[in-house]
Amino acid sequence: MTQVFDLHGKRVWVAGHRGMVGGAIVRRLACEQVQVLTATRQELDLREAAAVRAWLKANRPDVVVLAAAKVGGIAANDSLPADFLYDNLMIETAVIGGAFEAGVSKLLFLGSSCIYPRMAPQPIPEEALLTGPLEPTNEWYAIAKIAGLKLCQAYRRQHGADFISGMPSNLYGPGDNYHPEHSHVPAALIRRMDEARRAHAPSVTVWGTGTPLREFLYVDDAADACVCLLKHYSGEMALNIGSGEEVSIAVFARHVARAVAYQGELKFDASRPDGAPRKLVDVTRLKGLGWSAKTSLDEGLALAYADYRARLKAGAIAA
Ligand code: GFB
Repeated sequence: MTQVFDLHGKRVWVAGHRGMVGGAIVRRLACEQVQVLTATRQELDLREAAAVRAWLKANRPDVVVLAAAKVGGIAANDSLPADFLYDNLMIETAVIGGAFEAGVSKLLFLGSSCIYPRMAPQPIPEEALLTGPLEPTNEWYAIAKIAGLKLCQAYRRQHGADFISGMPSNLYGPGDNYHPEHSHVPAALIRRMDEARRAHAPSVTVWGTGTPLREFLYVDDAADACVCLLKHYSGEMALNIGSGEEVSIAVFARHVARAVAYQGELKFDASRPDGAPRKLVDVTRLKGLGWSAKTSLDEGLALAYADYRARLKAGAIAA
């Protein structure tokens, strides 16, 4: 595959390295000849444009990967619309605008498959962007992510900056947030089923009807796709990142139960929202660059569960 950008010897700032995605990107970059730069939340508030500009001036990265975002599952998105819109817009304008001013030679912005219309054709091609109404439970986050990818496109168009975007499907894996109400479904079910197994509880509640279809991608596969995009992609279009496989929430919950060895009953609570009925992204373009997902759902869930157990043991999972 033709390389369009040489990472060798570059200083790469991973913004959001403490998050699940940023952490996986740092792990993946350890296999490249690069110098990884990071800044903790205490050192740098990414919503503060002046502070970000000063940090960029002092640290001079060649490459920026913007993996920092206010993120959460369906309930967090639905109940904290101001945080999801405001924080994400502020982070994007500070980091993307700051990177341009600092003369960064390559930037990768990460979004989410929720940028596409709720009723987009499936699998969702990149061209479906802005062709219809968004899923209401996460439209605030989606609008912010669309603004971020448009900002990258705008710097490309107006100034020729090599700023690109990738839109991953639902991610899971080590370093996930296990908050009982605000997490995404993989972390929520791992925690709930592990607690139920240890308490010998006869049943576990799964939100919604169990019928929505989701495309889950193991986070280290997503990180590998990010490195592939940095090296092999330069274009305006935000490219999809996905496993290419979808599963209903009911079937997914059974995979989690197997990983956790929970044998009780699964009860579906239809009073909780289902969200988008389906969101499988079309990964033809990314596959054309030579990338494909490697981790099966059962392998990925086993690794995610091992991470949960280790963090629980270390006292790193909040109540
Ligand atoms: O992971 P999740 O919150 O993300 O929910 P979305 C996926 C599906 O799992 C929904 C169901 O149909 C939920 O109703 N579900 C079942 C649960 N049990 C649970 C549970 O205990 N917790 C959670 N959270 N869900 C997100 C967006 O939507 O997708 C984000 O809100 C982001 O912004 C992400 O874009 C990729 O796929 O519904």
